[in-house]
Amino acid sequence: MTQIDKSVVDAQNDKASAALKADYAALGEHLSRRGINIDAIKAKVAHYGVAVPSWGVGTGGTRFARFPGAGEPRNIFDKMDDCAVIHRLTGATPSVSLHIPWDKADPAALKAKAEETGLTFDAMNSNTFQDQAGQKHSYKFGSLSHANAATRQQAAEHNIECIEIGKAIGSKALTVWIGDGSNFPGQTNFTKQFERYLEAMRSVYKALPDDWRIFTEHKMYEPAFYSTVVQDWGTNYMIAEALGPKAYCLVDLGHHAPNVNIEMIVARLIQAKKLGGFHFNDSKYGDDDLDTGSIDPYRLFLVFNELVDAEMRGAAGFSPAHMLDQSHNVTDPIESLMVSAMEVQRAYAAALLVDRKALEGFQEENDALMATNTLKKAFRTDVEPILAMARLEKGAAIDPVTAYRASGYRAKVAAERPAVSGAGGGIV
Ligand SMILES: [Mn+2]
Repeated sequence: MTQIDKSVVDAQNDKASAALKADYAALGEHLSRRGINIDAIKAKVAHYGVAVPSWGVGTGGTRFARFPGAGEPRNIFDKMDDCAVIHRLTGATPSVSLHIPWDKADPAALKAKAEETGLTFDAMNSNTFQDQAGQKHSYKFGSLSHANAATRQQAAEHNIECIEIGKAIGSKALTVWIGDGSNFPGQTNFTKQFERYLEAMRSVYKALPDDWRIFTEHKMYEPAFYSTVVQDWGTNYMIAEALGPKAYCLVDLGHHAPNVNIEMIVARLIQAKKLGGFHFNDSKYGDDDLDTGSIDPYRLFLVFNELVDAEMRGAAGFSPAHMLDQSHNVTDPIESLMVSAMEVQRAYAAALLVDRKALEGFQEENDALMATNTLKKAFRTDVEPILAMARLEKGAAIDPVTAYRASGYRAKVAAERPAVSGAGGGIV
């Protein structure tokens, strides 16, 4: 395991700590004039964590090509080393989400690696959107909703296997995303296909331990381009209702049409007590899995505004899981994931600054301008000193990307991990 040397982090922090302390004090004074205690915000931010997907530390790609970087992780143990670096420097990503079968390994070895790296395991992710070597029935025409009962059963059994692996390593949730759908009008019967999906999911749900949750993830299109079985939050909500109290909806920000009001979907799912969690990323035209907050940080803030609103009023059954899910095609994945984890924290911190009492008053008075200005005032506040101070106090890095580059981690692992072929597509 190649760790980040403490002396590298300390040297970087020493250079930046005087300026940070001054900025933190100035922001604290500013916030106190607004009736906000900066230390209370910092404590909440320090407590906040977002999970990293194991597949995120590999270089992503498109169906056209994949251009691998140096020192790509070869297996789940390398991936966990990379995830540990992200958490070491940001203090914001304490858990990793595994994908089966990509990360299949001896559970005892996985637990030992978690112990060594100080990470825990977030939700398990199943994979019935590709065929694996030696697989009896192909998923070319679907998995849990396939017309053939044996294919559906194989897909359900795979999900149950993910639960079994998860039980052995301390996970408490299963996320199910399927690529099932169709490419031509008339190719499938929408109703029958969805009924078959629900029937298969009921058998998976039966295998779920009492203290587990199952998350279903909707996606508008791709890999199916005409219709998708779980295409939007309405269908997703129908699934969660049909399955039972352990079933929740997962919202991947990139899985919606452009301009869709995602924050409102979040509010609706909270109200229905069915918001299971998030996959954070950003997009411009479609689900291109750009880095979280890189395109529309205001939308991310508005999502967190709904989450903080629910948190503040103690909404019943509110306990969403947070994870990053994005594809890094042109950056070092470790750097992108660190920046993205901080963007999520930033949105949370800014949402905590919203003057909710004032906002409610403006809403009651139909003062649209002042209501929206109340949100903007929080969004425009630069909360970076709060985030950076939380990191410094945890022993993480004031500036994670600078510390990471100074550590030479990528060059070190590149020497240990042989280069991989860049041939073929590489959607992850
Ligand atoms: Mn996702």
